[in-house]
Amino acid sequence: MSRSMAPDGAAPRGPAACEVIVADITRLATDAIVNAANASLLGGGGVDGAIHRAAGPELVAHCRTLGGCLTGEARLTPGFRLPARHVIHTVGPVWRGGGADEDALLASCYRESLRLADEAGLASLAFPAISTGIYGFPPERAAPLAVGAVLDHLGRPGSVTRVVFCCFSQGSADLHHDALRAHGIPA
Ligand code: AR6
Repeated sequence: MSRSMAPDGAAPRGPAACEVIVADITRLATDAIVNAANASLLGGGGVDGAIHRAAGPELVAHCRTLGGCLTGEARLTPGFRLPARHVIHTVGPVWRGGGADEDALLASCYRESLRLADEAGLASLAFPAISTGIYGFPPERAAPLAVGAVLDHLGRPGSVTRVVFCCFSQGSADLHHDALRAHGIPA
């Protein structure tokens, strides 16, 4: 789904800026892709491993200079050999049963990633379903939080005008579609 906007990018953003796809995020040529990283920022399994493999060794060399990242925060790097020009690395919460501030920390990952993208003047951004793999966050709980945080952010002015929820399974995509529909957005 796409949306129309003023050519100068100054149009207020809105829900129509969101889309849901099933894809390998490393193949996307959005201005930035978001990485579901760990606190070291030095790579790992899942989408993190795939992004580091596709970006090449320059990415981990660059990440070594950053000194890590706290849960709920985000860091911007170049995309190196990726089709995306940038990577925004964010550290999602490990699921501990729901009583360890996991919801707020997950929402913060989306918010902080969007904030960095706006700060860098980027227009398009793709998210994986942060924390819902190795970190064990229930996907049916994560999708509405992700969609809510993104829609909330898009309600304010900024450079990002296109957000892609890049799901790795149809089940995950269905959850994001449902969450968008719950906000009255046909998806
Ligand atoms: N493209 C899009 N989504 C993907 C891809 C891909 N290529 N590969 C996996 N996913 P996970 P987490 C989906 O485990 O739960 C790493 O070791 C996956 O199906 O990658 O935040 C880090 O270093 C799931 O829906 O991230 C951390 O230690 C989603 O991406 C830890 O895993 C997130 O799954 C972070 O765990």
